[in-house]
Amino acid sequence: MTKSINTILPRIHRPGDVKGLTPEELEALAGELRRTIVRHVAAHGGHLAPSLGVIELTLALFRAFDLERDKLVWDVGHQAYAHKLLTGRADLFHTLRQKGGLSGFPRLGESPYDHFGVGHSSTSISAALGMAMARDLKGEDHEVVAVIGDGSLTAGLAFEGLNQAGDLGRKMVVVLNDNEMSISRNVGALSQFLSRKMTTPFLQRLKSDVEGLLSTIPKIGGDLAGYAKRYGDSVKSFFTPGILFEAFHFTYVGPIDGHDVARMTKVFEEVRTLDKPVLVHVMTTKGKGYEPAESDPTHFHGVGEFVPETGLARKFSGSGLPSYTAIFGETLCKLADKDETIVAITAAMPEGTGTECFRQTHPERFVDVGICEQHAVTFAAGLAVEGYKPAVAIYSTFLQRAYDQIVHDVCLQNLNVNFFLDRCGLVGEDGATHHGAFDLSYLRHIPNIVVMAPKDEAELARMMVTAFEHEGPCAVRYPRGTGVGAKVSRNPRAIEIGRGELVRKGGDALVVTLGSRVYPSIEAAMELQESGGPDAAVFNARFVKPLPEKQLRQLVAKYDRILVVEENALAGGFGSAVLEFLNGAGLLEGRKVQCLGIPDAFIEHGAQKELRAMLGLDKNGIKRSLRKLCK
Ligand SMILES: Cc1ncc(C[n+]2csc(CCOP(=O)(O)OP(=O)(O)O)c2C)c(N)n1
Repeated sequence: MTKSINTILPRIHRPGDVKGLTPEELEALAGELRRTIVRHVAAHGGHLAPSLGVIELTLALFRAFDLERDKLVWDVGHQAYAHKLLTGRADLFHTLRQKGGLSGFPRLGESPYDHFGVGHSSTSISAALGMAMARDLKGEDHEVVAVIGDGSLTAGLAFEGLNQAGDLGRKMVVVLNDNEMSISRNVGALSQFLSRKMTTPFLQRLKSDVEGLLSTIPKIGGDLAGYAKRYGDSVKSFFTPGILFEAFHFTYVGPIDGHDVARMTKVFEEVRTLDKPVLVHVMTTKGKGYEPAESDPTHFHGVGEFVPETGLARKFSGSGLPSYTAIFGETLCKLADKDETIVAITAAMPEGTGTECFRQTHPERFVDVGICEQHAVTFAAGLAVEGYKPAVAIYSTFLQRAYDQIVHDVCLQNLNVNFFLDRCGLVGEDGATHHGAFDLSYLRHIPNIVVMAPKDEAELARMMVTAFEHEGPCAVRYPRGTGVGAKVSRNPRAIEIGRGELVRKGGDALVVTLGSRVYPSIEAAMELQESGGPDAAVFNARFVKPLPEKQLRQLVAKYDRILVVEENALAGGFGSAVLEFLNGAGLLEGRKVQCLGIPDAFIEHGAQKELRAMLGLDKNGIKRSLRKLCK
């Protein structure tokens, strides 16, 4: 990575500024964008390989369309760093993903050129179609363009959009950014279909073979050959992925080189004149132009700080402890060694969920379903009906997609499906679209399910055993990052369902908490007492459902000040569960109960630590709340 000063990027203030550049300037601009993105991500972390792969595509879109009028919708939005740099945000780019700075994803309100907020995948076609219909209703005539990756195209939602778009026939362009990768290599029959190698020489040979064959037929052969020549493009599309999209009534163009700005610009200029749905299939290389990312696009999909010259991770400055994700993956493999009915399911995130090791150790019982969370859950229900114990490992935020499948297919039938929800609570720099703020709320009101949250690594392993031993659906939720270094037993024991533990004694107040907030609560109580403040007991409830009601009843009787602490939305979360119980049991009378949690707002991006401090959910915040409560 050579350091160089940008000369063209500072001249680009709005998308239209890209239009007047010469081919040489365009090439230089692509280089400047790459260097700027690599430098920033190396220093602060972020989504690197997806953004590097679409630099030329972004330039071509900006040249062919008029983004002062036309609407551009990026799918997921993790690839939109060049878009941000070219739409008047270069001066703020150094604040990307930091508290108070630019979001890591397109976002309504951040810029007039961000036409739809994203973070979760496969929404672009539906959103763009809605915009196209609104345009037509209003009598406007701008273009609407959706850019979707081949990974994101595997989701049902994308196909629901395609299906309706083809039927409505409204003018819109879908750009399929095909790099044959999701975060890992893309999976599924669609991916195999898209990646058939239909090279131009092959297609030309095929066409001339067909023409040659037809012309040998006496009398009508010449006419047929002419017909075949005229309809050569249709013949070609029959053998390329076009056939799939044409079945959805899209005009298919491609596949074309997604790093050739001139060719793509020409194609986009042509398709914008068509008055119907068009799909342009571009082939890109994930991580393009930065060797470490090109050779390991999975690692560089979303990455922490690294040395730009080498791509190597910066010297580790963290705790050195394994993450919850790693503990989960390791424990799952060990449990599956002994129990042949355990099946691991991931929705396109084997690395992120820690299930990659399961793929290695138990390949026949490992399934990556692609970005299809809804399918993952119902598929798991099918396995469970047949006596298997599926472990569905999905981030809290992405499992939101599968709410009805959890209710209708799993819990209503009381099936043995175990959900392992990673990234629960505040996740940090990915921000509002990615915080796992709602899972306790969206799970705990569903009949039959057991919902638990471990205070540390050892308890995570025990809860996993509990889940697999329990007949019926279970969910275990744990946070992003590392635990406290608690040693995981070689033979973790199950925990009695609905049983919590008193982890600190104290006479002045009671803190009721669970999961990631147990240790900060203990530390807060200790420091408060040491500084002469009130002496609080801390109860680790472990279970949100069923609540440890018997223990709570006995404990609460001894206190008139109670603080409930959770890292979930206050609305409908753990605090709500405790309040409902206390109210129902007639235990609220004469007691002051306060709930600490995530307020009724979407929480911005920023470091996990900063966000917890901002919401008063860290040790100091809990101390402050306790002091106030005990005044
Ligand atoms: C609903 C949902 N599930 C999972 C994710 C996590 N995720 C982010 S990007 C990505 C892969 C997307 O692949 P593709 O659309 O091909 O884009 P690429 O990264 O290859 O450019 C995944 C699984 C997500 N953002 N949304």
